Amino acid sequence: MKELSYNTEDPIAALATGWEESAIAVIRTSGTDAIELAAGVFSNKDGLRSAEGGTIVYGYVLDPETGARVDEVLAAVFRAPRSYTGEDSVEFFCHGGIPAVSVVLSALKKGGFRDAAPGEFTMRAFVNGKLDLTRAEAVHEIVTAKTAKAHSLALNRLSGALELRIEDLKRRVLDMLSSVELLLDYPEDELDGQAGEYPLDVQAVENLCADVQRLADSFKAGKVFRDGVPAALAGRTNSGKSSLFNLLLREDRAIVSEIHGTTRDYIESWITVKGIPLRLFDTAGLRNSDNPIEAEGIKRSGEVIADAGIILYLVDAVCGLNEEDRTFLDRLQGEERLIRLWSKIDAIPNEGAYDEDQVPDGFIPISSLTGEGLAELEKALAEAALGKKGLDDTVVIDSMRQRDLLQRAATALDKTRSAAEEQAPLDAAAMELRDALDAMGEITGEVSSADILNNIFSNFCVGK
Ligand SMILES: Nc1nc2c(ncn2[C@@H]2O[C@H](COP(=O)(O)OP(=O)(O)OP(=O)(O)O)[C@@H](O)[C@H]2O)c(=O)[nH]1
Ligand SMILES: [Mg+2]
Repeated sequence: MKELSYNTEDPIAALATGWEESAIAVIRTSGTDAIELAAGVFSNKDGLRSAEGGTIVYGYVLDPETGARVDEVLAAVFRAPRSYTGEDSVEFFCHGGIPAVSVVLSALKKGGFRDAAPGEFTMRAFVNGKLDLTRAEAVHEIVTAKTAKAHSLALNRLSGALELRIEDLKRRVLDMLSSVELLLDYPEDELDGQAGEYPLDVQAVENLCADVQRLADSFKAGKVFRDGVPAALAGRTNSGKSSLFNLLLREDRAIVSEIHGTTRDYIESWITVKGIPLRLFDTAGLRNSDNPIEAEGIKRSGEVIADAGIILYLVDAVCGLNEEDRTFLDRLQGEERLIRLWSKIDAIPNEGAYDEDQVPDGFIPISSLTGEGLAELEKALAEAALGKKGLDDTVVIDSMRQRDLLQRAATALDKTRSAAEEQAPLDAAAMELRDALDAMGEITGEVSSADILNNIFSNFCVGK
């Protein structure tokens, strides 16, 4: 593969919208001479050269070799530093569709631009101080968000919520480090009044460590909203799995019948419950089968169930629990991923209403026919995905890089706490505090290297 170039001197161009048929496509350019180079392939050259930042000029993109009109476009002009990248930039709104986009891009390349590498626009914005790394990463997270909730959490980070949170934590570390360093620089006997006092308060260090740890742990919630959770319906044949699958999908997708063993192969679909993306699996009913095809389906379903983050186990209320159910449930006893469902409660002959006492402990009564119990089930699904506390903060992280750095900071702070508890020599505490500070500096990009940046931005799409 060609080595990606992130040389920030080059003028770059890339399609920012999708490679597909569309009404309009946006092609972005950026670089020190972006406006002059764009004028070189534009019909209204003087119009473009003299355009104020933030204005639009109408014209044609021309092939710089033949002078032929390539597409009719609008060109938006941005002047440094008031642009996305912080450099001069022209964005072309051209006709959509792959042929139109290809010819405009090719004219721009002949005119002196090179193809932008993935994330290169955002990387320049970072290098030019338009965004810190948490916001730069949020740009990617917004584009790849799977649900409205994931999108709103990423938007929160883009507006700087995470940056502010990290800055606040960093300031607290810095305050502690300063008080330690003061004593290191000026031994106690030179400082009146402070002699004998250890400069770190154990409780304050512990609180700070807990706050950093909580932010590190929010990665789990971030991941739930980003990647979703696999949730498998399980149970004996005919327990109502496919009916519930269809109800949760709000779509008549899986075949439902009163014949035992209707579902042979597992099927899956994405659903969203309380903003959480769930990959829902309908599986083959569990029973001993002589039919080799059904047996294979049951085996595969078993693997899906074993790997699922959430297991919805259905027991037909009309038939009640049997030995097979008990064996299965006993094996998952105490696991948070298990949700037990007492299905088909509408079918219990009791003058149209079921007797709550008949529902065994820990089971949620539901009916796929009437929809009864659906709200309870959705609540349980959200709880199983996010834990009982749910999402208790609007700032969550969504990047493994950030999680690892926060974990490093939390570990360093925990060591600082031990040092403070033991009133250990101050250099040890100072070293840990400095490490915590460095780790946090890396999160926002205050401390960074070309490798770190390439790593982050190469995950972006081209044009971002
Ligand atoms: N009254 C009533 N009938 C239901 C309900 N849910 C499912 N059934 C019926 O129960 C039978 C079995 O339903 P399915 O959804 O196919 O059950 P399954 O667990 O997918 O069965 P297999 O695929 O064979 O493992 C069908 O005749 C459904 O119409 C319910 O909530 N109420
Ligand atoms: Mg089925």
